[in-house]
Amino acid sequence: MKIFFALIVNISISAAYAANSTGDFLVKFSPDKLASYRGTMLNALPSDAKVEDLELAGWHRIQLPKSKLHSLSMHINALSKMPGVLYVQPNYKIRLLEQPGMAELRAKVKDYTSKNFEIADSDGAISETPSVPKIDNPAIPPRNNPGRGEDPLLDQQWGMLDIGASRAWDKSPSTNNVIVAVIDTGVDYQHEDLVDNLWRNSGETGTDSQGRDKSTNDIDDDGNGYIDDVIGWDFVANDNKPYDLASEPIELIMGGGNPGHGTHCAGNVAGRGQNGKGISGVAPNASIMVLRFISQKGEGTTADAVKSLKYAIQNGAKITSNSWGSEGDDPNESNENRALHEAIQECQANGVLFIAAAGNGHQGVGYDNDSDPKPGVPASYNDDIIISVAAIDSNNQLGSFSNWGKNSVDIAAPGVNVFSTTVGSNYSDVVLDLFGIKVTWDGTSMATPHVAGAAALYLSQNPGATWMQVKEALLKSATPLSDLTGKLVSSGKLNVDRLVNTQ
Ligand SMILES: [Ca+2]
Ligand SMILES: [Ca+2]
Ligand SMILES: [Ca+2]
Ligand SMILES: [Ca+2]
Repeated sequence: MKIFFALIVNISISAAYAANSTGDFLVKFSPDKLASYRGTMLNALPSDAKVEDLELAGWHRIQLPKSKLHSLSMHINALSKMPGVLYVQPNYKIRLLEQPGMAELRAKVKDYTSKNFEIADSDGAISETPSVPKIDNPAIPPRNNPGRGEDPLLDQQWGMLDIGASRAWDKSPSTNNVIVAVIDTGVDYQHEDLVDNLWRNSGETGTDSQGRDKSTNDIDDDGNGYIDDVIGWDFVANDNKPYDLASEPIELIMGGGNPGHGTHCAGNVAGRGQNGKGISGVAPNASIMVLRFISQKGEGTTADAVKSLKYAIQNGAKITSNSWGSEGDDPNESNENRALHEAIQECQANGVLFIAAAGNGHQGVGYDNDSDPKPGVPASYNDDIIISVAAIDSNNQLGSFSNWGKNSVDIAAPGVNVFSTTVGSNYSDVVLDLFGIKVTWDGTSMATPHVAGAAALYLSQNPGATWMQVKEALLKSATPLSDLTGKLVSSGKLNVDRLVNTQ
């Protein structure tokens, strides 16, 4: 880390603040100077500023109260000049990758509602909307003694069949020892096909010294900083129930969100296999750690992404599945999101794989989705721990929306018309079917969980493998496709049959 760089960057940062002053920013201290300068920093800020240590290489989140926004640039400048401060940046927003077709649907709904008072008044306008529970934070059920039997909807998962999952499971059924953190909008943790594969924090289960259930005793029994975090954490609402979707899907879509995104992703990582219900994930018995940092508006903050990654590292996840990022529409993007990048470097230092969606285009008129010249962040950061994933359809063609990159995107996986778990113990490949526009579950967001599940399957079979060996095995076993030649590092699509049967 070069100290002089902070000064150069801060000049352009000031412009970013001028455009969008929220008073929410991140400061990095030199870790070895943190103890001696933290007090000085606090003195330089208004007493009612909120300061939170992100416990990542000296990074702190600072939130100024609204009443002090007029003096924001003064505080930024003062902090920048302090000897212990290496870097100051906005607490950049991070977005869910936009679903192809969603913008068109929004426009149509907007047009309709401008002419009608309520969507519900329309005759036949809504042909299919998923039913969802209207309460947030329902109770977290215990594991449910899964039954046995074929998964009746497996034949609807074209992607699972395409990657050779059945042949892989014959050789190597996954174990629950491998934990995959699904870092997203949360998960319907009551879903019948997910509940038995949720990670259970052993430090927050069982009974405490007074005979109370540790998962509900309002005590941080394992001292990890989170109270009753039995399946993960909700960094948006700051509670122990990272529940996905508790409002009308249409409302959520109009607010920028995506109904049940995290639940859909979790199913293809580790929907419970051979339990006589629903579908199967690529790793049919792996453990899903649920980390929610993206709100119902489809966005989260860098600070909460950092905290999610730290949580995954500190609580035993070996793989993180990340279907989010920047789409190049943020004017601040030319300034690197250094805090996020350092959190990913922390993943690498701890051997925790970062599987990332390559992105769904939207990078500008005439742009051909090549991530090499115009990187999608964080998937294209140059860290080996990242596996960047493109989307293919059932005809071995790259999804028309999918980013690719000979040097920056690693592998393709099923990402068009993807069938999986949805909120309310449902299953679908359709997000919404409204006004004649059918939005299906398409996207590099949907491709990514397949690769995260494959990494878990491989680690079950090879528990001693390093992250680099897992990555090499994934890329080496990919099936080369003519449509992907010269477009991806591996030039191929995920093949879990070969992954577990030829190692
Ligand atoms: Ca805890
Ligand atoms: Ca507890
Ligand atoms: Ca919650
Ligand atoms: Ca199942």
